[in-house]
Amino acid sequence: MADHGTLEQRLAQQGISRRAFLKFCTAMASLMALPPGSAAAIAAALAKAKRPSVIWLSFQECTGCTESLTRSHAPTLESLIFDMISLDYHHTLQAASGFAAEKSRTDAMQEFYGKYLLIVDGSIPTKDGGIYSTIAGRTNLDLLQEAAKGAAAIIAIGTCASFGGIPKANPNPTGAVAVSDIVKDKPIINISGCPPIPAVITGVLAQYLTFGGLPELDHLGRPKAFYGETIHDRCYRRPFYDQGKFAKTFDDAGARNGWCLFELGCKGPTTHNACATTKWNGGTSFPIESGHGCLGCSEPDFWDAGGFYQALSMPATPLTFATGAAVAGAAIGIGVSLANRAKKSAAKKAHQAATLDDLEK
Ligand code: FSX
Repeated sequence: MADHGTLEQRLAQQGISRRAFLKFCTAMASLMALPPGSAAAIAAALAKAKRPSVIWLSFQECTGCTESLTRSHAPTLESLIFDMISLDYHHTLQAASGFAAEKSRTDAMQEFYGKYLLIVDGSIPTKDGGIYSTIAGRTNLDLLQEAAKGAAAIIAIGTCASFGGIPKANPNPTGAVAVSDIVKDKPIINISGCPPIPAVITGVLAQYLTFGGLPELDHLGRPKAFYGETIHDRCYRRPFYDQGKFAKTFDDAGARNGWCLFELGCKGPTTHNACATTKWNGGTSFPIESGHGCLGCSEPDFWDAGGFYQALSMPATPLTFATGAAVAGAAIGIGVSLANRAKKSAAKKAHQAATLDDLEK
């Protein structure tokens, strides 16, 4: 079983520089929208934090959640998070197999009873006694109920574990349900998304280790720091929405000019997640930036709601009927808004560099 020393000891063993660690803390503080001084507090708390035992169970899913985490192009963040926790059991990532693998799970559950963090990805089939997904001859339902008993808290990773996801989609042949439908007496954090954003997974773990206990959650059990706003709130195409400029097909002049994808079915206005700010592939892009509307994958029942290429029934053209003067004013406003965003981005980078230098003093 992996050692459970402090994070500081572990990082030193791994040869990870203090600067890389501080950069991680600064990024976490920024991602969680915490005040500038928080990076130092996070660094101090994380350095002293004991690496908790984590048992990760994968149930009815496509393994996209684990793929998302492991294929991230932000190795400093993700490798740090793997050094921050002691991953004692994970179906996909563990070296052990067969009886040895099951023994590491039961050993960790006994040794760290009441203290380990249980991470679950995938939904839980309940029909016909849960026989549609079994591991080592035991149903997912049975394994979840057993592991939940000794867990300090549970993190449901992905839309399947959070809300049932695609396995629960109509006609739901296996009777798939979410973790929160089974476990009622433990704190549960939902990190939805199909798959979820790697930086959000690492961010929530860092937040849990730093501050202990649960972060502030929304009415669906998701951390507000990452799910408090819609994709639409922070979308870089938002100025075109506000101006009433919409692409009508995926290859028209509007699409080529980066206009809003609302009329092509984008679900950004009703989807809560951090894709527009953290982005994917190491901050490279996100679906809307690649020219495709948001599918709404971090919301419950997104698959059954369907209509991926149908516009939402909500007001979409606030300025369509505006006067020429108003449109001109809006265009100036958009120009100012874009200029301000560029300034804010430059200021944020300068601020992060300054914070890092301050922390190293
Ligand atoms: Fe579900 Fe995750 Fe989608 Fe796949 O584990 S949230 S189907 S990306 O893999 O659970």
